[in-house]
Amino acid sequence: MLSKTLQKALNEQINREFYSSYLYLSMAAYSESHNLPGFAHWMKLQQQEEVGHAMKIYKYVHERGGRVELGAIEQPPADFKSPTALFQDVLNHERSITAHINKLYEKALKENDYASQVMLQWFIEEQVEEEASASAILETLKMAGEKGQALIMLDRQLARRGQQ
Ligand code: OFO
Repeated sequence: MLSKTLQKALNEQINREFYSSYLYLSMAAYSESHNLPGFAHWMKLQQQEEVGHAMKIYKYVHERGGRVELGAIEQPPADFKSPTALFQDVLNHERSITAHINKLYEKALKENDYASQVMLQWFIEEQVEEEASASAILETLKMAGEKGQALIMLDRQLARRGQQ
């Protein structure tokens, strides 16, 4: 059985994962409206992954005899200053999610809740990947710039996400 404290914290994380999903959908919409279909494709896949993260915790809470309670999802920003700013925001967001996952893990450690520690280890590894991929794209944008050929090439590369 999950403790009430951990159950509350996991419910909050479900909300954050759904917010992430909503944020990436908003980033996809921004990309579509700026003629960056590859960026939009990348964001839409990310959006689906985030729903998967939320549902993983949802399933886990029930498996442990807990109760899922869904809260309101905050409105995400609709505008981003530039493609580089967009990926800077992705990286910043993922860093904040990592910090929350780490706090959850600390709670599970404190409570000697071994099952939650194992479940959260999956998220700890996932966050390493999330930050690494955002950071790699951000670095490319910083190096190549946002104009002309370089941006078109990157857009084509992002369009292949999920196919490699
Ligand atoms: Fe769920 O990892 Fe991104 O936010």
